[in-house]
Amino acid sequence: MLYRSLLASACTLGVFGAATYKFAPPKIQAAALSSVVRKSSIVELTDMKIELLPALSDNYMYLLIDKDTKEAAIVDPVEPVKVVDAVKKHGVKLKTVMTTHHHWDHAGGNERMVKLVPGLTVYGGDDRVGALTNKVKHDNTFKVGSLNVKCLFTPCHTTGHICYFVTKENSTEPPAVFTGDTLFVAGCGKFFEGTAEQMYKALIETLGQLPSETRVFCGHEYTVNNLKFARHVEPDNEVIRKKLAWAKEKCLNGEPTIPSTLADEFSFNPFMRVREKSVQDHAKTSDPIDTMQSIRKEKDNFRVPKN
Ligand SMILES: N[C@@H](CCC(=O)N[C@@H](CS)C(=O)NCC(=O)O)C(=O)O
Ligand SMILES: [Zn+2]
Repeated sequence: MLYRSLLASACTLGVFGAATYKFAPPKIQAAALSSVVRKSSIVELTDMKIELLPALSDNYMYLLIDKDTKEAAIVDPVEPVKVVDAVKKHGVKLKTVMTTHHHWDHAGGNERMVKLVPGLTVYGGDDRVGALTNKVKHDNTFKVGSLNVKCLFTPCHTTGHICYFVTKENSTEPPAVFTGDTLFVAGCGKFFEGTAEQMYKALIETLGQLPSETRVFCGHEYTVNNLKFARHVEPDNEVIRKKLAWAKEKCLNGEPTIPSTLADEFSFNPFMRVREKSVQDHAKTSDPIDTMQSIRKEKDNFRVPKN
């Protein structure tokens, strides 16, 4: 599974080409592709700082820092040693783990994380999440220093998936949302444990109601492949073509295409655009939930073109 996904990783192969690593053992491929090619980056705001930490072949862990108190939280720490290094580098106090869902590439580092940093509070919405201390439900809130975190229940990819919406009181800056494998830049998670109706609710009614300037931090770097599918669904959408050219360039430089904003997603993400006539016409239906079902099925079988 890991080997397969390494070879399929959209962003990384652009740099060296599949041939360079195709014959290396999977572990060497993993090291080469995850640590050499993909750069970490920091989104620095007045109230909060978010370091994007690439993990595995195309996952992201996010270190969320409250600048007021220097308290920090980590989202989906699948590679805990990298997290400890980042925490030391920033000189912050890691107190919290925010788990989006139980899959190993997101929650698989939790047990080791709590051994490396004793006393962590581990949030998640599913009993299958390792080292869970606080099971959360929709609209539950907690603090990371002076930052407010609201849990948004978005079942479909898994039945216990949670997104985390982060705000700061009286701030003029846009909020952040950590969307795991529910919403990707230009895509969404596979419906492993849920229905099109649930994904519609998650994307349009739950995430879609947040402020449009909210920054979106998702679980994987899938943007290039997602936009190629988006272009297939809406060949006349110029926003998609421009975003794809931009994303390819970022990937060639080993840079993340994250964050986007919810307003952006409504302009190029076919799964956020299921109410648009162009997307419905492609799916040959005028019902948004049928459209969601149809394009998800199509993407599950989509052969991503080279360009
Ligand atoms: N298509 C993925 C394959 C891996 C996969 O199935 N990923 C899960 C999340 S761990 C998913 O929901 N992918 C959404 C999609 O392929 O559209 C890739 O680009 O590497
Ligand atoms: Zn995943």
